[in-house]
Amino acid sequence: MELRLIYPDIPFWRAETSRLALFIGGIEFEDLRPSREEIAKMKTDGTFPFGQFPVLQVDGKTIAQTGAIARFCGKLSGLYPSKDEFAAAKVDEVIDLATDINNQMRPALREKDPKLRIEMRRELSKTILPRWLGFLEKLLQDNGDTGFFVGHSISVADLAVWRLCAWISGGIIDGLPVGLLDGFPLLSVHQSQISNLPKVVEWIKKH
Ligand SMILES: N[C@@H](CCC(=O)N[C@@H](CS)C(=O)NCC(=O)O)C(=O)O
Repeated sequence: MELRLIYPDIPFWRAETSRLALFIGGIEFEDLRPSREEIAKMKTDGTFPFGQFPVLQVDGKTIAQTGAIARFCGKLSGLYPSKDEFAAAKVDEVIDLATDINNQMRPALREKDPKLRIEMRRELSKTILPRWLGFLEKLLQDNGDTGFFVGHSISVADLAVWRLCAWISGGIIDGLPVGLLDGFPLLSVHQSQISNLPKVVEWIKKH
């Protein structure tokens, strides 16, 4: 099976979840990271069926949507429950939650007016994100002291949240402080545990 994952050269969760899943699973794939100009061209040549990325090409056929790609790559890599339908749905739940959190952030990230943007980001960091991060914390709590979001082993759900939270709390986004995860002990431990997995360390070194 020939796999080509297409996304710009940034470690954003939408692509990084699937890139990393395939890497951890030892599945060969082309990690295509087009430039801005190449992306613009792809937007007109039909590469992106919904005008958005990431997309995954499988033997020349295309899968779009972050969640669909993550599930597919998770299945190939052994990082998605194959025999437990409930566990599979719980993984889906976390990936959909990551999407919701991403969408909650969008208006404040895209606001052009500087004054309003600062205000919106303050609201994001003081009220909106703590509420949504609390949902993630609760999911970890509900899964006992496993250190994972679902079951007793790593899944694409863990990778998605790990990358999303690294972005949110990494001090990369103006107006969002680095200590954003401080009030969420399980989430904080989860972040460092995933960061320290040998395959994750290896992947980060490579990129
Ligand atoms: N529903 C899509 C959304 C993907 C999305 O918003 N991708 C952004 C990049 S992170 C994008 O394509 N932006 C360019 C654009 O919308 O023109 C998914 O789940 O993958």
